[in-house]
Amino acid sequence: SFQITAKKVVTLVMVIDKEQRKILLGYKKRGFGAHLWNGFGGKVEPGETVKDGAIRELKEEAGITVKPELIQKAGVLLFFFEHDPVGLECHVYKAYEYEGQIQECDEMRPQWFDIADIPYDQMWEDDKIWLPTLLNEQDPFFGKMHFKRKPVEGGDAMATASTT
Ligand code: 6OG
Repeated sequence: SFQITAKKVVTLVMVIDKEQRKILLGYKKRGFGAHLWNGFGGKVEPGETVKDGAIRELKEEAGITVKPELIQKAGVLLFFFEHDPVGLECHVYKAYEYEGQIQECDEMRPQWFDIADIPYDQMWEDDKIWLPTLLNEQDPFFGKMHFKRKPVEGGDAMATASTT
């Protein structure tokens, strides 16, 4: 039941305050992954680079800007969902510096969390697998996550992930 025929390229940016040992997460108010905390990102648009897409989505969802040379590639994750032929190719970035004021938008509510206190139980199942690697500044990671089912908006947003 995992037959993949197409993929969508998406981005995910984790903003980290090294000194305060904090991470900026956004509470997704609606749409895909609603009611979960996540980094900021979305679909890469035709004609833009993946990195430009990541910077644009961070600006749209959190109100802040990161210079292209200060946003670093951390890893790539492939997400597959049972009974969904469209897989997601998710490019994960990290940034330690930003410009502007953090701002809530209609889709996301940003909030700082202590790195020791990341709300993994209110995040996508895969995050606890790769986020520690990103935070420990280890080598770039690659993951392939298979989800048993898709979350339902407004309902039970959790799914089970397994790596291969
Ligand atoms: P929009 O559809 O809102 O972009 N995303 C995921 N993030 C994590 N950590 N785990 C997943 O497991 C995810 N699936 C999608 C990528 C979707 C946003 O949600 C992220 C994008 O930032 C399934 O445009």
